[in-house]
Amino acid sequence: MPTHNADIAAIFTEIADLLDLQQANPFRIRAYRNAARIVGELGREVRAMVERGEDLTDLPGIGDDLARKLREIVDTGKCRALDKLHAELPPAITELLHVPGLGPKRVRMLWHELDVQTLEQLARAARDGRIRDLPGFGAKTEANILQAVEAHLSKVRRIKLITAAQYAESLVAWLASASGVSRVEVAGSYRRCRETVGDLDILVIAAAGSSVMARFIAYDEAAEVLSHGPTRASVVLKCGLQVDLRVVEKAAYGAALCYFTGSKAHNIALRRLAQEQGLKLNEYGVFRGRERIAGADEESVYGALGLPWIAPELREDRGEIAAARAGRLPQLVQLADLRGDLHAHTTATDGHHTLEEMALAAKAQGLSYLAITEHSRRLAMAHGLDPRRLAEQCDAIDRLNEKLDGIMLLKGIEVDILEDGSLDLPDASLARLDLVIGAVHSRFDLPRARQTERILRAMDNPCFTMLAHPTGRVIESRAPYDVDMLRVIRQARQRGCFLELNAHPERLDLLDSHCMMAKEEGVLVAINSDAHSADDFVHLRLGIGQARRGWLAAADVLNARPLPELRRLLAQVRR
Ligand code: DGT
Ligand code: CA
Ligand code: CA
Repeated sequence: MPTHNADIAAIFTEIADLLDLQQANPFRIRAYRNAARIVGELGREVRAMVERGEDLTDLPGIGDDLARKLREIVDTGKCRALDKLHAELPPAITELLHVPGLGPKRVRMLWHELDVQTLEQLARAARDGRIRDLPGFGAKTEANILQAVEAHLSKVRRIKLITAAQYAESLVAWLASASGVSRVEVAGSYRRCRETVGDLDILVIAAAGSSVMARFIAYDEAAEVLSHGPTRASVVLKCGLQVDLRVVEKAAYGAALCYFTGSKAHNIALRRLAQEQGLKLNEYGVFRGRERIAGADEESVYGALGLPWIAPELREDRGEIAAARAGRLPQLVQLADLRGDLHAHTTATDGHHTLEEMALAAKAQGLSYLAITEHSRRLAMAHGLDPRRLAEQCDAIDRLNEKLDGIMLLKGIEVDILEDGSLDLPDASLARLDLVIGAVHSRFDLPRARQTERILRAMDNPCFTMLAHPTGRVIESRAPYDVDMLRVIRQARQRGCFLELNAHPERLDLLDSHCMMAKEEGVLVAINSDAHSADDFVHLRLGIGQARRGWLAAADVLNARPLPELRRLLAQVRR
């Protein structure tokens, strides 16, 4: 049973949650949480590292004990430490921790006082008015809990793109090795690079008599077969992700790929366009009367409708068909267009690798410059830099640049934007830097007008270069803060500064719609990894996917510029 990083991360998270409920040593709990995050975001599979006999303690945050557990999970799919905790605590109790407003302390109280062990029991207790009398709860809290748990129970579960990729890639490899298979591709929202996917839609071209269907049903990660016929089947994987498989003939492959890539809105708009031309479009092809005039590849399908091929990331019915008709589709940015990365951390704050290790990793990724942008002092948890330590790092970067070849380090900072819009370091410290990235890391709860003013004021600082992760959201876990993004973008244009598209798998922020806005207003976007380790540069491809969804071309991307031009642009921002 192959174990993916997401499975390992889920096991470690559950251990941490259960230990939390047992009031175990906080350091132990934090070690599991860190390990879960690191493994969950790692750009390569831990399983492959184990198979190659690599030293797992090289991974940040992984010591001997956790390395042993990683090997155990990879080898057996299980972890005895978790089994032991399951024997001591109710099986579904960690679900309660995921209800907003409920921490370990409250969950323990609900469990001990009211015997609440599941979400359903929690909702019932709230409806019956039994929670309000518990110490520290009250009627208002009870109402909030009920609302939160109902929202939680009705929410459709979507999974992050990076996690979906782990499951998709090994399933594709498994299907591709079936007899008679000539092509396997994941369509749907996955191919459109949406930040989360609801399920996977896989398309296969297979010769008659191929074993691909049998192989799909027999996949050892499949937990349940929902339906199963000669050309279509659906299964649910053990991780809970549904997969729909379609086997199609070669002559219809392009039409099927187009149909199952969607989006539904794009499909409907295309079909309408076909009808206007007296044609019929469906998943088998483009037809004039009974004659199929296109279908083998997507180019032929779009071509038959008088359109150039449209990149999957654009297929959301947001003007792409009109743009295609008018010959105005953007030449979308590609990973290879990136010349550098403008946001990274090192061991000086909460990163896991040194300046030199980060520089070499960026170079290995094909980049020619890398900005080091540590946290500022306000972020004490991350060991943020004060003016003295920032100056020391600048000196270290100067020394290292003399010896580095083929990669240039730039001096930067990810400075906290304080509640009043001032920056967390004095201008004198910031003035020495090549770039100053401002970020909101606190008071996410400010009302829209104040949050917007706060950010506009920060951008007004003469040293300010770029706004990091502009909405602050964390995918599927923290809502964006309330901010008037159009005003922020317009201010950026007036001020001549830039916005970041943070490529971290849990952020992907700017959102696609904001990228479109920035492009419209003429504000350049930087696609940054926010790397905290040498492995993190691989995340840039996720940022590229999001940028493409936002219609960005290389010309719209700040770090697609070669270093001399970048330097000129950075210098211009300075007042
Ligand atoms: P997801 O799975 O929620 O992340 O989103 P999708 O876009 O992958 O949606 P899914 O899996 O329900 O269906 C895959 C594609 O199949 C979808 O993007 C377009 C196509 N499709 C599904 N249902 C319909 C429909 O009722 N009409 C049309 N025209 N296309 C559909
Ligand atoms: Ca889907
Ligand atoms: Ca589907």
